[in-house]
Amino acid sequence: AKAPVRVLVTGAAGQIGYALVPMIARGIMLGPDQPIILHMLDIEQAAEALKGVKIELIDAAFPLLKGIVATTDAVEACKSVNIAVMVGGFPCKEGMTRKDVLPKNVPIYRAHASALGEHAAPNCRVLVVANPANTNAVIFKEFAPSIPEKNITCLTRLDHNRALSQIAVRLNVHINDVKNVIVWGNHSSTQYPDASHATITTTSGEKSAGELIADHHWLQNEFITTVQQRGDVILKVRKLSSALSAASAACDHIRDWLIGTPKRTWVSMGVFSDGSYGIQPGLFYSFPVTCQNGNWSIVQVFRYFYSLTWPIIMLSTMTGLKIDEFSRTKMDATAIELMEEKSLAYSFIDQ
Ligand code: NAX
Repeated sequence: AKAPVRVLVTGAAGQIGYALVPMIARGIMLGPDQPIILHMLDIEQAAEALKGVKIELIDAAFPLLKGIVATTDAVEACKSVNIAVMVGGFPCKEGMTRKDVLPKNVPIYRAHASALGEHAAPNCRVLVVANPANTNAVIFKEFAPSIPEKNITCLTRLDHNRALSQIAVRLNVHINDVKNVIVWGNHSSTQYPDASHATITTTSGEKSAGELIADHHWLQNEFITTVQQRGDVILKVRKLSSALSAASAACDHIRDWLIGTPKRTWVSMGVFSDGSYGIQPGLFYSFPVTCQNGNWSIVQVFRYFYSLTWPIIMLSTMTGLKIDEFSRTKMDATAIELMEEKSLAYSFIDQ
């Protein structure tokens, strides 16, 4: 039998936590044969609710669940964890913007980063879910110098999944037949959901979304705004923000990262920019990535070309996907927002 993996969920007594921990304990995140020890952290005010979650986990009698640590002590929560899903944070209350939440989250992410940096298992993988997710990841990286940046990511998979679904609904095809959308940039309303490389499996082979959706106006307008504003729609009808879809996306994110993305398929993840696609290095920016052996890499494609001299030789080079003018503008706009958030975060760090 496999050794248990320790998975930490912060903010475990919250909405997403309540949807996420049973998914993890059921094997949805790491597979049906991977035993789990769940670590759950929340704050003192939520201690009773956290206790309730623990009792329910016990009552659910999950065969894979080998242990539960439920605590309000960050150091105890972080001890020897292999995976950390950071859902805890200061909630964005009515009338507050993402920018108002930032000063509240700087000390929280600072404390959690130090605790994980010192106490997590070697090679611990971190997924930041709490908003502003990309910028919380910047803060996290700053205060966990022992955790390599390749092990720190933030969640844009929910946006990615929403984009896949919008195309599937539009074409009346199954979600499994749609792949390779991209969510670029920030997990905010400036994100750029991009269908220009998306493909659909049909009975007559693989087709591009642009080929099947004749209405390009839809692809460049409603498709984008629907995905960008989906969170607000849920908030309006549910009176609560998305939780089950966020929890499911967090499982998808970790599973693909550790187990690998399917062949010829990429997913969107917020990762540390190395300057790919002209995005400022050091931002946590959502890119198309493929994962193998527990590591993500930003999608690069081989381009072949022939030299014009004789003898004709085929040469190849690694470059990014083709980016047109429309995409470039949108990718840069969301990068600018991330740069602003980052400098705002640093201004609170320096205080
Ligand atoms: P809730 O307010 O229901 O839960 C948050 C939990 O975090 C609470 O139980 C709270 O007590 C706990 N918490 C607060 N400070 C903490 C601390 N210092 N240490 C440990 N726990 C702490 O929010 P929920 O709906 O679960 O959402 C959680 C976060 O996910 C929010 O920041 C939200 O904005 C963000 N989201 C991110 C998404 C993404 O795709 N990246 C989508 C869904 C969601 O909106």
